Amino acid sequence: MRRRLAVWIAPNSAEKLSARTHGRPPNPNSLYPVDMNSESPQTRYDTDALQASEEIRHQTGTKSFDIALTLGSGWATAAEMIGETVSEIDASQIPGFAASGVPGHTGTIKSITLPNGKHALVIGARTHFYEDKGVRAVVHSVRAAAACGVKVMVLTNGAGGIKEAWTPGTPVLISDHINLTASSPLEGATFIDLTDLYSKRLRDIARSVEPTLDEGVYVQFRGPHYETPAEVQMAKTMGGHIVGMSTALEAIAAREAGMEVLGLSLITNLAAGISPHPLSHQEVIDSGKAAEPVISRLLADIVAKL
Ligand code: 8IG
Repeated sequence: MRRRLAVWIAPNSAEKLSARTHGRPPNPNSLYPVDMNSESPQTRYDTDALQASEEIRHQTGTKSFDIALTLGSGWATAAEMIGETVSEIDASQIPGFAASGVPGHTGTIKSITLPNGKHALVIGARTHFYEDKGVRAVVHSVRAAAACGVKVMVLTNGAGGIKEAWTPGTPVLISDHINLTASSPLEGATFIDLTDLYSKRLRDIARSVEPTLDEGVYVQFRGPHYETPAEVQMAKTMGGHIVGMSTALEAIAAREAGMEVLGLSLITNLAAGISPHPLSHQEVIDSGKAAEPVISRLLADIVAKL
């Protein structure tokens, strides 16, 4: 297996893998001595990601990708405007990917060439934490993207808004997150710095495209139920502005893999208790649809500058 991987993996992934576990003697001064010859959890999930990336590259006919986008609720068609679709594959044909269980998610993976010649991997299949497939499954697509050579990971989602000024259909940048899942995609003693997790550089690029883009702190709840009004007030008190059920765990895995992260939420509804009306999945779908032309143009213009 290892020998085969060496042939396929992009140089940056190979370096990361080797820096993490292979080819180095154990550090005798480490507080956490690791046996470099044993299969660490990281080695196992990197291997899964590499297998997926081999298959993605083979099936899409694209040798390497520069940027990846995960499309959340409301963002499905936005990707169509970013460039020319080279190929489209069924995500369920890729090891570790599952068909999407959520209406509004496409279940496909696309290879798109941008006008500037860069290659984008567009992931229309997301495993949510609430599906109970384990956190490895949740971040598998992000790790597979990293193994495809991706340096910039764009994570999009549909979410509830805590700021009243954000009417349904408003896109906002994610500036930071609060992870309320009580979980982490990192395994073992993997201490990763999350300062500037949602890259200031990339947010500035996004704002250079659309100066009115607001930003906020994303709070990831487990779901799949929406919050109670009291939970939304808790999130607000904690410093949160956006409530959702994805993205934070994926962003952590992206950072671990060495990628820069841009997070974009489409506010499809006001969070529970902020609006006097109860929430409905239909409202989410409808406002996503209504916002489509605007956020498609926005996403395409941002991606062109990344
Ligand atoms: I779309 O109001 C969407 N996803 N947790 N709360 C949470 N997730 C969401 C919401 C929301 N809207």
